[in-house]
Amino acid sequence: MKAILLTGFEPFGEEEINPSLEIAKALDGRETDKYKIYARELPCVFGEAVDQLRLAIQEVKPDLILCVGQAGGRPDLSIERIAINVDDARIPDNKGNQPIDEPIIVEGPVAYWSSLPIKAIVKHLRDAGLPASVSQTAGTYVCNHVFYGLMHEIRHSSIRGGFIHIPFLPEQIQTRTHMASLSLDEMVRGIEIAIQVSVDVEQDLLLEGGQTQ
Ligand code: PCA
Repeated sequence: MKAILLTGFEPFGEEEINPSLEIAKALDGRETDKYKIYARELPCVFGEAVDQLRLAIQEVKPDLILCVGQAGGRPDLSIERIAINVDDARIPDNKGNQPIDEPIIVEGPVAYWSSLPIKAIVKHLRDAGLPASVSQTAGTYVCNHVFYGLMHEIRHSSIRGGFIHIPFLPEQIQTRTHMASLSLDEMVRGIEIAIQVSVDVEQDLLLEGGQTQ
């Protein structure tokens, strides 16, 4: 039985809700014959979010870690390929920190790859009728910070880890209807599929997932 650590973030910016946290709550305790999900909430705060993640790793002792965050405006489930070693905050975090062009880990590598089977996840999500793509950047805010911190933390272990960005919920776009959204049910189903595929698929598929811009 594999232990899965699933994290979601508290709301940030002008939002009152964060779909990633709603998904984490919905999936907490979910169990199959292969795995059990342990969900945790992370603060949208540079530094503290990684500290909390580290504590959760010590507590849950997971085989696999999936961190999820909101990327308002993105139209699909974006499976992040890479975490980069920089904080560059467009808006302050929930404690007022706004690092600009600072390394996350001084002397750390420029980037870490996700160790989840990102192409297989995209394929299975699309096969299930959900919009999904590989994303080549998780941004430079708290999500990328946590993704980089996660991959740095588990770099010498057999734990697999990665990050998925998700769109807004329908209730978040009531006054900005030009923006994309997905229902909570669809996103919960998508994250469950991503976990299932990550547990089942050791070697990622060689499928096209690139972009020209
Ligand atoms: N999204 C932000 C941080 C927390 C969240 O859910 C981001 O994309 O960096």
